[in-house]
Amino acid sequence: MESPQPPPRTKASFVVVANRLPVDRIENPDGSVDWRTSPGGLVTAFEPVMRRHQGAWVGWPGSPDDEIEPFVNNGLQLEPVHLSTQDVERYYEGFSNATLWPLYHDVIVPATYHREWWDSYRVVNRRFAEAAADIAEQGGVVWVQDYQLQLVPQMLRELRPDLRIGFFMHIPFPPTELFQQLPWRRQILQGLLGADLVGFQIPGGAQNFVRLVRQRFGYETHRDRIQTPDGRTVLARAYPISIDSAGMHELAMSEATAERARAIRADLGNPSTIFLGVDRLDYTKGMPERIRAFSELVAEGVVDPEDAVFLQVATPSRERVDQYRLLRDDIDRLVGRINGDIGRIGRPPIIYLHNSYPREEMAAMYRAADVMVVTPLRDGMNLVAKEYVACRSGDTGALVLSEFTGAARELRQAYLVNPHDIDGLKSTMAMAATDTIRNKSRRMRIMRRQVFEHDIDHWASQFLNDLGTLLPRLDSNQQPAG
Ligand code: GDG
Repeated sequence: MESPQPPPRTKASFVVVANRLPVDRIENPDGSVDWRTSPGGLVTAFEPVMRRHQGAWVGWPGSPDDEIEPFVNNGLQLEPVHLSTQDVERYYEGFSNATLWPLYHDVIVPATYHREWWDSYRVVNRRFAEAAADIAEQGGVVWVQDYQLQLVPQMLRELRPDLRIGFFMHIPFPPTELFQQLPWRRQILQGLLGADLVGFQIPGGAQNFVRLVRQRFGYETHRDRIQTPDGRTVLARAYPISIDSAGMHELAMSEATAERARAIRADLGNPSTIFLGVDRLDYTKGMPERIRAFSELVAEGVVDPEDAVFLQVATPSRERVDQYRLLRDDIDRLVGRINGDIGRIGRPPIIYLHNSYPREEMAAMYRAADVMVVTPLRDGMNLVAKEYVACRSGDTGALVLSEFTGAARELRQAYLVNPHDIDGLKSTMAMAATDTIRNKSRRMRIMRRQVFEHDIDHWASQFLNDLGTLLPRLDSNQQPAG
């Protein structure tokens, strides 16, 4: 007898392709497995679109060597892509996070090039492209996310020329001089050119991409449009990503959060100024620079350690990649040394937490903080800066923000700094702490308006509108087969 065939899966008219599925695997004590939606910005952004259309999400479930069948969680259709332990080492930790990540972030640490990592990147990108090709309905829309999947647009177009394909780069797209280092620069550019619309966080990223395509391939370009030899137009534009501003604000304003913020302040000894840093533990985030600046302010008597504290949350990240292990050791040493030098019993000036926290706790910290210190050496956008602004109300709070974040283009009223300039960082942090209420509240009001008017829905709908309307319809654009 023939074994029964699984029922054909419903095809999706809107498909998101991202390295990770938006769920975390939970193992129950009885050994059964549940999935919990991970509270990321992307799920918030795509959920309404996915529910309106027949939506599906293609991504890695997060643990190697698991073979998981497609499933529905919380109404979302999830299409797991399998990664072996070796794929995780080579495609994810290797090519994505030790080649592309440093190269795209100004080579703050050297980028490592290994041919077997590249081979794995290609193989895994093809697997994602095939999964998307499999589930997308005829003429559907596929939106590919981020630097781990830059080859997917082209691979998908070869498999499914009927689809409308968008790509969004969450991290900076580097200047041509840096990008040229990449041994596989042509392949990556060709990969991205498979999309109809390539989105970047800031206009500079889009310009870098268009310039590279012109230089490398000699394709005709006009502002944000690229003509490919197969007669297509590819658009490259900026779509600054944002947060669920109203949701964040509502959470921060709740009585429970207010109470928790008061408790945090009390636990810190009721100082008059709480400085706060919240980052994934990553060398791009400029943590040592800001900790050093704060400690010098204390050592020089500008900031009184009896009355000010620096709370730094560093969420564990990419712990199997060498550079991240080194950074963790450096920061442990730095914080230990400074607290040893200038702390006293019960009053370490720096509270350093290497942990991750629920959203509610983050909102309470944002609400408690008088000065939020965001000092990346390079950052595509930086959502923490926007979250802090969304959590404020009234006249208090100040945002110190690195010029080298995408967010600095929109949050012009922040206390902007060059994080490499420790003296400038010190004076700006001191100014943010002591500025008049009038100045602080004026700055915060303008930034709040910006964050509320440009939230994550705005981001997703701008991109999808452009993908749907700006480009000529596929059917009128396609060459007849033959
Ligand atoms: C990349 C780009 C771009 C952090 N710790 C905890 C926690 N978080 C949340 C923050 C924020 C998010 O993680 C971090 O986002 P960022 O934008 O700051 O930075 P990356 O992780 O580097 O993100 C970046 C972003 O993609 C989006 O395009 O802005 O430039 O590098 O939302 O709140 N959340 C919870 N607990 C934690 O301990 N719940």
